[in-house]
Amino acid sequence: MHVVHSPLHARHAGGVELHRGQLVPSFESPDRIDHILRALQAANAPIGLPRDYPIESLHTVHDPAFVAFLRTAYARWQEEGRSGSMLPSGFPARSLRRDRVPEGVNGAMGYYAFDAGTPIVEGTWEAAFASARCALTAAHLVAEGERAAYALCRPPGHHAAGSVYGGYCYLNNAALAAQALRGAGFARVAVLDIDYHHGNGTQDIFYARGDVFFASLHGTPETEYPYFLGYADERGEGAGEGATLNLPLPRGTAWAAYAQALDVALRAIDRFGADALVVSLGVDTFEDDPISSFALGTAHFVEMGARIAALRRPTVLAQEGGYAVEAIGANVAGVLAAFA
Ligand code: OKP
Ligand code: ZN
Repeated sequence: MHVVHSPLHARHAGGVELHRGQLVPSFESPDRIDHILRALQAANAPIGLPRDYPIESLHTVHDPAFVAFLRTAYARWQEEGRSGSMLPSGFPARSLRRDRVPEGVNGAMGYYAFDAGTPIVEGTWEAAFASARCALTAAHLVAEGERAAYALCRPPGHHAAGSVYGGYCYLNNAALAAQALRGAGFARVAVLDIDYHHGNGTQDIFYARGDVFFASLHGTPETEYPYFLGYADERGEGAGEGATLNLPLPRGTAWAAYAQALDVALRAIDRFGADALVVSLGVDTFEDDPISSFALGTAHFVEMGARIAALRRPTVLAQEGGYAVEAIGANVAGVLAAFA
């Protein structure tokens, strides 16, 4: 199976986040990719660079003004004499205005972000755009007839909505891939999000659409990030009524309960009649993940991949989370094994 990877991911480095009362290096680190690459090289997967795409290809799911903000944010920050990680300190929460973007970069940052844990550093834009190109390339490989393709995306994407970034995500790679598959002629596309965290951005982008089904298994937002989306009663709206399926699970969920929920999601995707599938592949459901609380072992990722592959749909897999770096390579390779 084709692997699409860009070394430009490493431009997004050195960011910090607030964690349990301390500013710490971001858990979403460049060495995650080194570990995944090593495991895929050992499995003899063909690894290629992404194709070139114009910035406008991002506007299929993202607001152009939002894309322009991401592209220029760090230069604006530097013009104000600052360095280090750009993190917002004020948000348009309830009681505040959301109908205008403040002129200054600090206000604009709070307007477009939904958390203070998603740093923009000097190379963030370059890495995020390259990550999006990996997803678009994988989608086009599948549209050209590959049974499956894996986009080694970093930074991840599923928390980013049309004009909002957060959760280590800037551009929504999985949504871009799903939309590219639609554009290539697949009439009905399903997104299966198996990252530990709810893919709020992907859900939001497709919420009112009946042509893209979104199914997600995740730690319940009652206690887990991103807290404010991903409940079972969110089922889509308008033409998208019934085309969103959330399966929130409690902390500590182990394979037996997880596998049952996975089968519910897979049956729903089958019933939807998907012509193609995008998998938001987070492996932070692993038992030793430092920021997540499910209890899956490395062998379970092999079984997970086998069940997803059994859907027999042309499939794009886009990397999302996974922060136990020592195990991330084996866990990702485990899911991909059934597609090889
Ligand atoms: C991104 B993905 C940790 C706070 C939580 C957000 C987690 C984003 C997960 N200090 N930060 O879905 O794996
Ligand atoms: Zn996650």
